[in-house]
Amino acid sequence: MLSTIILLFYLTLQVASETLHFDFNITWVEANPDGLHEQRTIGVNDEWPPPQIEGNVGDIVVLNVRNLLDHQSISLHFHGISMRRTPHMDGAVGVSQCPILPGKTFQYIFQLTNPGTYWYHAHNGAQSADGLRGLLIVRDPKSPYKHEYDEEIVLSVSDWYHEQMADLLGSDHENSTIAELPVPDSILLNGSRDAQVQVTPRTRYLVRVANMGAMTGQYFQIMDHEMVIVEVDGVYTKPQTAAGIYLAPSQRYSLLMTAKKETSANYPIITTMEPANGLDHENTATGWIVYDSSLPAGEFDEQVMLQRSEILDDKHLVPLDETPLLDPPSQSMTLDITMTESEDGSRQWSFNNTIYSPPTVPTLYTALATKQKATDPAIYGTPVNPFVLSHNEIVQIVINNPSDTEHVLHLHGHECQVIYRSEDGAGALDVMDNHEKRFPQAPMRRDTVLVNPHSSVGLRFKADNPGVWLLQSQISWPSHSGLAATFIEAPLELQKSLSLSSIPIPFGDACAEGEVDIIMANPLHIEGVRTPADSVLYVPI
Ligand SMILES: *[C@@H]1O[C@H](CO)[C@@H](O)[C@H](O)[C@H]1NC(C)=O
Ligand SMILES: *[C@@H]1O[C@H](CO)[C@@H](O)[C@H](O)[C@H]1NC(C)=O
Ligand SMILES: *[C@@H]1O[C@H](CO)[C@@H](O)[C@H](O)[C@H]1NC(C)=O
Ligand SMILES: [Cu+2]
Repeated sequence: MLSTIILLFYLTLQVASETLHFDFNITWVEANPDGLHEQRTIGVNDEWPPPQIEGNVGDIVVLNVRNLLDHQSISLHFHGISMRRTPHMDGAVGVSQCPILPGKTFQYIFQLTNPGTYWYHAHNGAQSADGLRGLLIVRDPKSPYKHEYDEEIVLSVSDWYHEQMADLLGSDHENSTIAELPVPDSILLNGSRDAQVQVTPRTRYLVRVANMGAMTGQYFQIMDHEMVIVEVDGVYTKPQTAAGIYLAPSQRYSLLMTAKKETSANYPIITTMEPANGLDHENTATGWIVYDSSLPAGEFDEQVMLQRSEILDDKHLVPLDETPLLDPPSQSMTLDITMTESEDGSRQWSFNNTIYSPPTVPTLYTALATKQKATDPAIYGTPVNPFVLSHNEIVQIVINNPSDTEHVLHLHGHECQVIYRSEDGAGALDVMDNHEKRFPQAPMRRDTVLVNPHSSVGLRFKADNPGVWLLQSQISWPSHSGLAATFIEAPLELQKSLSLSSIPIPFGDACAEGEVDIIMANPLHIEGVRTPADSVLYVPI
């Protein structure tokens, strides 16, 4: 409790802010969001969908989580929130915390440091697809666009499954090989299939959209309404007109949209998934911009639906602050997306042929516990794909994707400059070439990035956020959970601000030898690896 008070005090010193309190009981809830199938979902306080978290930039969130699921461990991750000074609140099991066991509670405390559109979700197996996810909106009283809109509309899009992930994937991931990626049963627009958004004529709206899906990208458009992109993943952009947008899983956009003068018709909001993911399913969700609720809902012509080729490539967006291209990196790593056979014979995506496997003891705890040794990547264990970063150095990641599939990658704790992304088929990026002059002068920044098949992406960021951050696939299936790497960022600076004895650890003994594996009846749990540093961790907390 003392550490909670100190942490609160420490955070409030930074800026004038409010403290927002939330109590989340994580519970099973019957829900039928698409009207096609009643099922058990994971909800909050006996309701589904889980509530929207919202606050102003600078506010501090105090969120008490109580795990009332009978036999699944949980955690919550706040996607896109930088977790500056609170890397132990990032919610990634095996990286920044131990899981919250059934019946137990954990308190998340963190600051909403950056304005924008975010979301939170379970970060333990694929529970997010079982419903444990919600929107997280950080408003900005000083938004550069505040005079451009009168009201806000917040919408999520997502794929949806009629089976619980534990059933769908089977025990021991028997169904986790790549060929069997489960095709979603339907698509949701704001948690339903008939979302009605009442608008007032002539009113100017900021429309926030987040893809909370587990697997599928979505094309989003509002019929006959021009949209202007002003934010991606929490980064203000220069205004960019768009007929529609494409959101890979976990990506977010804010759009300016002006309501029409007339009320003679209502207009569909359409979100539709990548056709390659299965056209024979319910692949589109339609909601309505309602000008006059007495009018019949109406029909729309599917021909008007946008194709990928008609949608602006997000690499052409320019951040409003025009932050210049970061200097050439002092550390550059090349991560090839590979397909590797795991010990159980299943095939999994991996980086450089190492399947990421979370340690039982979270990597952050190891970084905190190992004093000077924390700068040695070897102590974290090969299966976490460790990279140790020096404080404030410029880091470049080149991700080559030789596969036939597109991938969506997300770096925790940072927004990255996307300095390069080639078209489908362009092949690997050779970093030895002198590309510097070809990179944009003010690259688009975001925290979740699409990688085309047979091509590559280049990312750059400054290692100014001490902590342990995952670079991971944003596809929630076990076959993709191996596609991750761990950045141990400025561990010695980290040790100066946090210590293992001062941070809240969910039930210290849950991290103890063997216990996690037994309690984690969750079949998505991947057998943990032990790191050589373990022994120092079993100190009484
Ligand atoms: C959460 O559950 C606890 C224990 O069952 C109960 O006392 C509390 O009132 C619940 N809180 C909310 C917000 O539902
Ligand atoms: C969409 O759902 C969220 C969360 O349930 C809710 O807060 C928001 O108001 C909904 N948006 C609209 C336009 O109804
Ligand atoms: C695995 O997938 C097959 C084929 O879709 C299905 O018949 C089987 O029930 C699944 N196994 C489990 C445990 O869900
Ligand atoms: Cu995240």
